[in-house]
Amino acid sequence: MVLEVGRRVDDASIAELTRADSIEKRRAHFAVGTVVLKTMVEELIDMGFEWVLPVMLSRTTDPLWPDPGASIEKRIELEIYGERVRTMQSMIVHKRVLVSLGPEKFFILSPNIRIEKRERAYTGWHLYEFTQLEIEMAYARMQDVFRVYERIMSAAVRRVREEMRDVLQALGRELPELRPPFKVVSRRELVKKYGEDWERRLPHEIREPVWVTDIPREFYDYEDFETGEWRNYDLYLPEGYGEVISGAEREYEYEKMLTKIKRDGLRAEDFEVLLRLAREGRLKPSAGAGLGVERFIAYVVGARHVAEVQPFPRIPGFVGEL
Ligand code: ASN
Repeated sequence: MVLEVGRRVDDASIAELTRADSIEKRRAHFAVGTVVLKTMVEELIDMGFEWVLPVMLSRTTDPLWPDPGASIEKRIELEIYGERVRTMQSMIVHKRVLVSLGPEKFFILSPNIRIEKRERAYTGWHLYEFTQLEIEMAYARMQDVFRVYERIMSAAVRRVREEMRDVLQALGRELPELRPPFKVVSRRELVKKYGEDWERRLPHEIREPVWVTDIPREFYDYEDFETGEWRNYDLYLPEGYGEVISGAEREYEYEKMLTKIKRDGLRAEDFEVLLRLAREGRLKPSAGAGLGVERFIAYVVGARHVAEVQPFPRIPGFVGEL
C-alpha cells in the first residue's frame, strides 16, 4: 500500500494537502482520531495515570542530540521577559522532574516543534509540529512501558474496528487487530540481519509491531557503562509505517548524567534542575515514552502522509495557507 520509504508522496499531493480547503476530504480521519484519542486516554486513566497539561516554552528542552534519527534544521529560541526560552522539542526533561517530585505516574498530550530538514517532507512520516502522548512512571522498567502502550493501542484499534467499520471501508483501510505482547528485538540483532539500513527495511519486513531496544542516543536514556547496553526502545509499525514510539528507562545518577552531558557536547547549565535533583538524590529512577499521535492515527486510517490526519498540515519545508 505504502510506496517506497523515503518517497511516499510527491509535490502535487503536498500542495493539495497544504491548501486550507483540503480539510473536508479528510474529515473521516478526524472522526477516527477522536475514537483513538478517547480510547487511549480512558485506558490510561483506568490504569491510574494522572493527566497533566503540557508546556510549550521553557529555558530547557530535549536536545535531540545525539540521535541517529534526528535531522533538525533549526532550533527555535526566543526572548520573553528578558529571558531566552526554547520551544518544546519534547517534554522529557519536564517529565523527569515531575515524576521525581510527583505525580509518579502521569500522561501528557504534548505539542512538539521540530524543524526537520525539508527532504523529510517526502518520507510521509515527518512533521514540523506534532503531538506526543507522553507517559512517565517512577521506578518502572521497560517492560512496564511496553504493557501500557500495547494495551492502549490495541484497545484503540479494537474500538475503531468495532465502531467505525463503515468509515474504514470508505477509506479502503483493512485494519488488522493488534495482538500484544509485541515482539522485542535488539538493534544489534537487526544490524546483523538487515545491515546498518535496518531502520528503513524493518517496517517493510514485519507483519506486527516490534519493539527495538538498545539504541545509542540522548544522555537521559539509561546506558549500562559496563556492557554498553542502552535500556531504551522504539516501537516499529508494519506496512512500511515505522517508528511510532520512543522511550527508555532513565538515568538518575548525578555523576553518570554529567559525564554523558559532557560527552555529548551539551551545556550542563541547560539541564540545571535535572542535575540539581540528581545531586541531591531526589531524581527518581523512572521509565516512559512518547507515542506520535499523528503517526498512530495515520497508521489506523491508512494515510499516505502523516499530515493527512492534521487539520492544518505541518509538512517540513511547506508552510501551508493556515
Ligand atoms: N518522548 C521521548 C521519551 O519519552 C523523548 C523524545 O521525544 N525524544 O523518551
